[in-house]
Amino acid sequence: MELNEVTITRAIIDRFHEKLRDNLDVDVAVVGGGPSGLVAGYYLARGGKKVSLYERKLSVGGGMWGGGMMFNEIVVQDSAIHVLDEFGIRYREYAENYYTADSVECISTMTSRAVQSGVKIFNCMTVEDVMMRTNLITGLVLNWTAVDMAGLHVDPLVIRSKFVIDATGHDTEVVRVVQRKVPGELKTSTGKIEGEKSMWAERAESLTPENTREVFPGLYVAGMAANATFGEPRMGPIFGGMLLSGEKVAGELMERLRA
Ligand code: 48F
Repeated sequence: MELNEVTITRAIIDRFHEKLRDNLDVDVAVVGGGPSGLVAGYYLARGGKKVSLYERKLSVGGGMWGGGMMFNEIVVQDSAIHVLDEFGIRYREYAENYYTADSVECISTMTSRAVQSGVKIFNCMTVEDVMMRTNLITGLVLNWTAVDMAGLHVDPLVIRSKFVIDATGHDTEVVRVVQRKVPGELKTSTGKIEGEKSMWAERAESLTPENTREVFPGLYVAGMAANATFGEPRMGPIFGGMLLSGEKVAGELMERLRA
């Protein structure tokens, strides 16, 4: 049978709209497809929760593809090796408590496992705002990244979620919007974003999971966004904290969603 271009077009439009329509009301909306967001999404979806993930760029992966300074290897320490095992990602011991993995294998495997577990990834979409009710974040305001890049005056669309995870990395974009536009204070010591500090790998890695928590009712922070929100240092291309952060936020939200 001769291939019909209009059928190809219709298939894409129908299938994409089906995916979009089925995810207008979700349990958890993850903002950012870096390692922390992908790991969080994977564990939640594997636990049976409805999860959508929004990524501004064409490809997910955030800061992981490039390893350190484009040397595409990453380092993971003992405490997070079980997450690599869970995903089936290969690694090699380099020294005691230092393991290396291929960053391309890491991110491609995490992405594949997350999607196959049920996470719906929407790439090329930018989260520009949140939906709010009194003292509560209830969803996300979305637009195409291309609209943003072109500076077009086009109104966004909205999805509702029981919880939002800000996994936007160094920029803490969702928390920043909440600080600017939502009445009330963040659950930090000053009520504001504390701001990321300079490099200190040991401190940053040990505090990333601790900083992974609810920062405003309905809004959690994970990954580098957690450290930036709570005023802790960066850690460079060691990724155990990112993996543990994704695992932790998923565990906490599984509990909250059970309640
Ligand atoms: O930066 P990113 O990889 O975040 P992460 O999971 O991991 C941090 C590490 O990569 C590294 C580090 C660890 O050693 O410090 O930096 O905390 O991924 C964040 C993703 O969020 C997307 C962005 O394009 C990136 O892929 N993103 C950021 N803002 C938005 C967004 C937004 N407003 N809407 C949609 N996606």
